[in-house]
Amino acid sequence: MPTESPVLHERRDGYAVLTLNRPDRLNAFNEAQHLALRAALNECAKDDACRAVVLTGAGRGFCAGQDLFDRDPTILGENPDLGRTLETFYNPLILQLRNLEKPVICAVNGVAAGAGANIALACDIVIGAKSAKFIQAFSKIALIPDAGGTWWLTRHLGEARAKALALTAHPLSAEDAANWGLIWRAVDDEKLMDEVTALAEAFANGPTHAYALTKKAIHAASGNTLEEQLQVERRLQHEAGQSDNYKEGVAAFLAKRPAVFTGKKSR
Ligand code: LHQ
Repeated sequence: MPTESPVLHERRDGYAVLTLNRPDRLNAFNEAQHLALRAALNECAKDDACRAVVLTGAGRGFCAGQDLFDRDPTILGENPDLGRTLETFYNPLILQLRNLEKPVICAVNGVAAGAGANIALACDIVIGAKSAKFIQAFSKIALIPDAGGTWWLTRHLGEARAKALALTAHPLSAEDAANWGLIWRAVDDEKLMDEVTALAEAFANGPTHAYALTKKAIHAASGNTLEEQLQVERRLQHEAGQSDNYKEGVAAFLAKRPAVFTGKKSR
């Protein structure tokens, strides 16, 4: 059994890098990995000094979804209750990533399959190495896409592409995923961590609370009419406009100097 933690938590200046760390199984999730990632994300949420999070994978893959050895009906002697697994582990993880009040960048360093693909898509900004693939592998084992898969695919791509990816388990290249609008960018493999680091450093010096409000507004948009969304923007912009960061941003702009933002909620 590995003695190393299933999630490596590196605290850098202003941001954290969380690395899924079960490379022999392409970082597939067992319960220990779920619990370790949950604890790391909770710490990131509470720590004002952590102003952005990077999620990536150790070894040649990003994440192969559920560790199927742990949910194998033959080993277990009966079919496990997968709804319960989702309720206990995956659904809280997806909401934790989505609702974290700071930007979450996913560096997809290699294959992202099953729930692994959909955990990547739950992050705010997804950058894939060109060699990475996104595979809705579920139909190969007679399951349906979970961890938000049916939601992300349908919202980002529409029904035609969502159904084709889910029903065929077609491996979508990072470049196609970027061209289709499923992820932000695909970059050369050797440039992935440099690009992600530069972005995380920029976020680590940015207006953290404004980022949180931006996430909130964009998440609200898909369920709202334009009139409702304009009200959401009015309410959240009011809040952003009361902050010291806004005062600093305007002062810096007018003085033609770089702004110095804080990670605090200020006011
Ligand atoms: C694995 C896995 C894996 C264990 C590779 N488990 N060992 C949620 C709720 C509850 C239950 C059910 O599911 C869910 C959500 C889900 O995520 S269901 C979908 C689960 N994931 C999959 O079906 C993907 C399974 N993996 C694959 O199809 C392939 O491994 C991919 C396409 C990801 C990569 O293929 P290759 O590059 O050819 O690598 P490989 O297949 O040789 O895998 C490398 C090793 O990793 C290998 O072990 P070994 O000891 O032979 O070297 C695999 O057994 C192990 N591994 N995925 N999910």
